[in-house]
Amino acid sequence: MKTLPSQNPTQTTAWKALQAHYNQTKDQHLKDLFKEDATRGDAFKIQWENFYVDYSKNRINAKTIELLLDLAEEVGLTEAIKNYFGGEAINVTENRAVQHMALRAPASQQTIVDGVNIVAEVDEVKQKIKGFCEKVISGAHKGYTGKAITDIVNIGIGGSDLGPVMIVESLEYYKNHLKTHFISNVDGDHIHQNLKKFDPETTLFVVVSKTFSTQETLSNATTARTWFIEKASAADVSKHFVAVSSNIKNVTEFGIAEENIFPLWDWVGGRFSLWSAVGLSVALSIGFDQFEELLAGAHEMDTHFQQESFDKNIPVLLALLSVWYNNFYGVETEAIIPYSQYLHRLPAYLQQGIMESNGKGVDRNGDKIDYQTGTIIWGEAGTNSQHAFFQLIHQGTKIIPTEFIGFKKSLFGDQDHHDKLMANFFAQTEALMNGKTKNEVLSELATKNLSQTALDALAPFKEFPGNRPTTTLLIDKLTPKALGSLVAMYEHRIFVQGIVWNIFSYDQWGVELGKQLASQILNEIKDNSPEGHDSSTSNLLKAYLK
Ligand code: G6Q
Repeated sequence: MKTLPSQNPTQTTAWKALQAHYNQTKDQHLKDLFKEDATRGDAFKIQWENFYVDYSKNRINAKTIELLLDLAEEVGLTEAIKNYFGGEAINVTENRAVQHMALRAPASQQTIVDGVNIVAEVDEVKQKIKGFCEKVISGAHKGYTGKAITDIVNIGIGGSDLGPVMIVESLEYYKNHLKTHFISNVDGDHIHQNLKKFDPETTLFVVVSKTFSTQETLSNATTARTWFIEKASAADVSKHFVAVSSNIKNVTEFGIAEENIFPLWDWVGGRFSLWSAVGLSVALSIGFDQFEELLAGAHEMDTHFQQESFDKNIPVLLALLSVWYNNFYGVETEAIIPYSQYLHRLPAYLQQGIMESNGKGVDRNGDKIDYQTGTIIWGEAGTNSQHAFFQLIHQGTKIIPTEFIGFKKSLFGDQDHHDKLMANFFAQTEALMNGKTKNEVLSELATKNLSQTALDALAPFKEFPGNRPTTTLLIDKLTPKALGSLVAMYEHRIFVQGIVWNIFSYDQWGVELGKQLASQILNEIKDNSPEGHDSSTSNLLKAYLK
């Protein structure tokens, strides 16, 4: 079995060279780098399909990229990519392959996991999804009183929620008549608030849980079924409940018939599963053909990542830039700002993908790590974010590498709005890079009729240091295909960063811990007997139970 190389990155020659290089270049100002080289904007860009990736406004020069690429080679990235795509069990702590790429591969491709061609299995499930979507969308699938379905309710959490909800929101423009809802939190107020909106005769519940043992999802599904049965009957459940799961036994015990189960496999990680039947609510909401376009876009990115040389490879380069800031500049967080309201859930989705995958402190040899790993990700849609936290990015004490994602064309074609949106998009990256000097501030204030003393007092507050790094992704248009490529790009970046940091990106023991802890305390709450806790927790529990 081939797994992954396990090289401590800090022991490589490239890492040491990068450290020396950082010491030499850390104070260079981006503005000066642009002045020195008029072609910098051409040197650090990639044009791939409909993506234009400009990474020239980063605190790098040609040598930085050369050394980062050396680092990628030295930690064995080439071999790691081969084993990742080859279906090896690279999720070592769970002894599983990591094959979300097989979910979007063409049916003719072969990927063997444990001696089985998984692409053929995937295709079978896709045909089932296709048939079901056609029936529900056309109205051929009838509810218990003979009416067509109008509302889809996805019940799931974490990877069984964030991907589908992010894609459905992002592709709202492409949606059909079905209304799609998402219930994830075990907060009963949320589901009860939502149930008030639904008509049991025309609502379809899609219960998504890979393990079918997750407390939140099972509680919400049970509440939904009880609500449904009160209006209809147990015999009608099969017309209104379907499940997506790899645990057929638990699903059938819950009362959903086997023919209403859309399976998935061990080699699909929850946070990478939107391409599988976990994306059923996406396929229902935009139709199967457009769901396939989403998959096709992701597959194109898979091919780019797998085949392109590292110096022109988008996920590789962007991952290495993140390592550069995280490990040499010591930056604490990175912001992702999509300039499209449709993508407002993308930062939340990426928070799970990136932070759950690479938030690890033990390396692939099982040793505690003494360098920084997982980056903290946050963000919101532009321009809203400009009127909120951009202040800190411009003038705060921290460096926050920021990624701008924008589209050349709007969907409704309102050019005036789009020009305004994109003017902000370009202006921000330029301002973050250039900043504003004291002289510029003074000449701006010149018309204000202020005394010299007042001018001198005000100027420092209006200065901007600049030299704030940004990366710009300019994509032609928000389509299912482009979105598929964008999301897959982030998935592969996660992989590359995990390889460089010598960690396992595909387990999530921290999430598992949360699941165990809550069930222990829940028993104590139910028995009204909190025991064995520290004085803070025990006082809180007593106050809750009083
Ligand atoms: C994702 C995580 C986690 C998982 C949820 C839901 O990678 O493993 O977010 O998706 O805990 O799990 P189930 O799908 O098994 O309910």
